[in-house]
Amino acid sequence: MLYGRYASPFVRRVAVTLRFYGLCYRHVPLMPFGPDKAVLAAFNPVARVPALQFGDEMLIDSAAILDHLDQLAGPRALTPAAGAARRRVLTLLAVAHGANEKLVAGLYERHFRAREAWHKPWLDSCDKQVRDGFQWLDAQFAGPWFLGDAMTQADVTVAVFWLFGRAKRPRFFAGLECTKLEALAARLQDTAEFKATVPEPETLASELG
Ligand SMILES: N[C@@H](CCC(=O)N[C@@H](CS)C(=O)NCC(=O)O)C(=O)O
Repeated sequence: MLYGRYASPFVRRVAVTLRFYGLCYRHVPLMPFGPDKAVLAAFNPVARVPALQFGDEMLIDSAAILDHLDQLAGPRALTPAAGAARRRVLTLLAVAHGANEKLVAGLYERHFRAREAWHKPWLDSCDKQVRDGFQWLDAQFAGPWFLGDAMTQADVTVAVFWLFGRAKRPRFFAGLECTKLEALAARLQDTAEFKATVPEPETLASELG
């Protein structure tokens, strides 16, 4: 059972990976806000999504969940098992994850506070981390995939995060001019795995520029 809406990019990267591995799951589209928060808190002390339940176990945090799914997938795992390729993918993922967390932090600040109360230096600092992170990733991409000939979790996660950012802040993301990430995301968006996990209609302020 996968808890969390596909509108969360952290949930979506887990869902896409489950599908790439051919693993069936039941989707429970809980929101980490409003009345669902208490439901999440019953099994996740920090009441966040994603969470993956199997048997009587509950795994939280997308990286921990992907680590488990990779073990199930064995040689088909999207994260290389060892060596330089693994370190490279983990580095790409760390930058993507960091940039996406700062994007989400900026979205929360803009959504939950009245505009007059926005803390501009914090927003500017988040935006710089988002810009620098994605532009660094774009510069790393030689194609056809991040690591060359084989698709890895770096491609999946960056594409999910890029599509999320582009939908949330279209003008800001257009201004990043990350043409290689845009092409990668467009390519993956056409796969069955991405098409089956289209984000639900948004509840947070959606057009933030
Ligand atoms: N590092 C976590 C981040 C998860 C995360 O930020 N989830 C958001 C939804 S996009 C959430 O649950 N937000 C509510 C909250 O933080 O209270 C992961 O990779 O799973």
